[in-house]
Amino acid sequence: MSNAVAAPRTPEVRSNRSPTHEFVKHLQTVRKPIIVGHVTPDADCIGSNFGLALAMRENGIDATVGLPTGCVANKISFMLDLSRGVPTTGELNPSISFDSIIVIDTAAAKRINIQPLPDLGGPLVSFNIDHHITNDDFARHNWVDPHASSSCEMVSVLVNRLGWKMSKPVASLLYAGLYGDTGGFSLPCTSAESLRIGAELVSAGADVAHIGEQLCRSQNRSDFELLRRVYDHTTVVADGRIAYSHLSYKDITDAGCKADDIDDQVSIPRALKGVRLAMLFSEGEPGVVRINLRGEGTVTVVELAQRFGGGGHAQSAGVKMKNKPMEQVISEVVAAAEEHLRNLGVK
Ligand SMILES: [Mn+2]
Repeated sequence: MSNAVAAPRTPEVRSNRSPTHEFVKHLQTVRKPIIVGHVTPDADCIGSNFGLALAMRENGIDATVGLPTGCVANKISFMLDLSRGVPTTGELNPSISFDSIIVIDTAAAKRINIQPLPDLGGPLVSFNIDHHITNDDFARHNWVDPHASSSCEMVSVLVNRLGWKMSKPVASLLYAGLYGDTGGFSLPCTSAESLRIGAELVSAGADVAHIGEQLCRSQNRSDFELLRRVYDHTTVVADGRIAYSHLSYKDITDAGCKADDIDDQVSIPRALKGVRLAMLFSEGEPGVVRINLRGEGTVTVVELAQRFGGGGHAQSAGVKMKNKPMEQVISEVVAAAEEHLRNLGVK
């Protein structure tokens, strides 16, 4: 989300606050796209996918969102109601002929949330719109802006660039994702541009109160039970600089939750005063440990995630580790995190 780490490519390519003329020109030829995001979609993923799809449909383009059924967390399922009228498909069925695939908010092609995974080198014209610093430009046409707070911020720029009117439901979808990825306009990734775009979306009719209530004040019982466990299991090490918690498969199912409900619960250990690096270890499916990492202040975590095969943003990253017991993953990653803070000179 923030940009404290140097991007691994040239500044010209990596400071694309607005899509290139070339990118827009190719996008304008699209008539029947499928729009897809990443596995375990968050508010930014759902908002950007459905926001662009709805804006396209309002402008005569037959857009479909690729989204497996049942994968949207309870907390953000209200966003699906905002996007009524956008058709969805659970799999990339070859009998439906799309002319293009637009991948949004997805750091790597292997993280695309549709089966079978599309062949981005095949006949479908592919587009990649994303703000993850580790995005490797996997599509034919790429617009990657790691300085954008969110993919919803980028889609807002795109809708304006295409000269389309921002409708009320599109504004609400994009605002929800912008709100989500900026942590309610409070994380370091929040720029003046994010706030300006937020204001534009509100002017266009984004429903601030409804979205705020849904995202912040509508916890259902099972999510609440899950948080109780996150609080309970929080451990603090490295003189209070590192805090982490864990959720076993049993914790998650006993609370009445599923893997897709693990979203931003890492904000609990992160909220402790003095914590510079927070982690949540969760076993949403047996044998797979997912780690959410967050950095505070100047602490970046993406290098730490990459060391274990993950990626993401400079200060918000993730990893999945298979076939290792939770205790072993925790001890390895916590040791690496302590070393990481020492290397960064964080006292
Ligand atoms: Mn995002």
